Amino acid sequence: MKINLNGDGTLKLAIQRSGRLTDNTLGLLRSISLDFESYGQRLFSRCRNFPLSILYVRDDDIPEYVGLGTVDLGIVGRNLLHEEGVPVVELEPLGFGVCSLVVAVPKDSNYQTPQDLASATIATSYPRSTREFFAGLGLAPEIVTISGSVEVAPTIGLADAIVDLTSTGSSLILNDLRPLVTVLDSEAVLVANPAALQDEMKRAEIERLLLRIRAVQAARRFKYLMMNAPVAALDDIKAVVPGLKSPTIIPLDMPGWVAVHTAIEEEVFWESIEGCGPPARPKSSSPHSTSCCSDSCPLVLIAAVG
Ligand code: PRT
Ligand code: ZN
Repeated sequence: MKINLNGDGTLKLAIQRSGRLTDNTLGLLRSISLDFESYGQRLFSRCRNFPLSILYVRDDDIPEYVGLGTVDLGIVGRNLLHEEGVPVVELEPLGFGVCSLVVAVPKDSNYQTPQDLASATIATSYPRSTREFFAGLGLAPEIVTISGSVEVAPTIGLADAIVDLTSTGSSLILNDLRPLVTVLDSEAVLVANPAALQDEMKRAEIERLLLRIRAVQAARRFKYLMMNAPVAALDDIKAVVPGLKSPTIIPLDMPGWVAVHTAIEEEVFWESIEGCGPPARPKSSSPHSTSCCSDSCPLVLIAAVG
C-alpha cells in the first residue's frame, strides 16, 4: 500500500488498524490529549491540536513503514521489529501488548533443552527470529514458515516444535504444548525513523509527544493520596505510609488538624493503606466523616485518585 502524506509538514505515526494493540494505542493517544476522529474505516486522520497524522495499517507493515521513512513514528510490538530487523530507534516501551516469543514443544515429549531440537522441524511465523535464536546456540533446525494456527503444527505432524507468541499461555495448554525457552520478551513500543530524529523540527515535535507519553506513563504508576490528620500524628503517618517523604501539608479549619497530600507509587499504595488498620468504616469524629481504618489510627483518608 502506498500512502502519500508527504509535504504537509506534520509528523506521521503508524498504528495498528484493528487488532490487539489498537484499543490501548488509541487510549494512549487520547490520554496525551490528542484530538482526532475515531478511526472507523479511515486510512488516516489528522490531529486537530497537534501536527500529527495517524495512519491505520496492519501491524506487519509498521516496521517497514518506519524503517523506510514512509512514516516518522510507529507503535508496534517489539516482536515484529525484531523479526523484520529494520533500522528503527526504539523510543519508549508502552507497557501493553505484553507477550513472549517462545519455543514450545508437545507437553509429553522428551525435549528438555533447545539443544534437543538440533535436528527437529520447527513451525513458526517468526522464521528470522527463530533462525537467529538457534544460530546463537550453534544450532540449525529445519524451519517451516506458516502464517497462522502455528500451535496446531505438532498435532497435525507438520513440525516437532513451534516458535510462537504467548501471553496467558492458554493457547499452548489447549494444544497440549509446553514452553521450553523464551526467545524474546515483547510489548508495544514507540519507534522512530532515524532520519526523522535528525530533522530538527520533527525531533522537537517528537520530543513533545514523548514528554507527554512519559508523563502519562509515570502518572499511571502513582496514586494521589489526600488525608486529614492531627498534626501530632504526622510522624506516625510517615511510618505507616512509606514514600511519604515530602508531602504537601495544608492547615485545616479544625485546630491541630492538617490535610496531607502526596503521590504514592501504586505498587506500595494499597499495602500502605491496608497495613494501617482494619477496612474502611465511618469515623464520626473526623472533620470530613470519612476514615480509612481503626479508631486508634490517626490517618483519615479523604481520597485516593488516579
Ligand atoms: O491484522 P493485523 O496484521 O494488524 O494483526 P495480527 O492479527 O497480525 O496481530 P494481533 O492483533 O493478533 O497482535 C498484534 C500484536 O499484539 C502482536 O504482534 C504482539 O506484539 C501482541 N500480542 C500480545 C500478541 C499476543 N499478546 C498474543 N497472545 N499477539 C498474538 N498473540 C496470540 C498468541 O500467539 C496465541 O495464538 O494470541 C493467542 C493467544 O495467546 P495466549 O497465550 O493468551 O493463549
Ligand atoms: Zn499482523
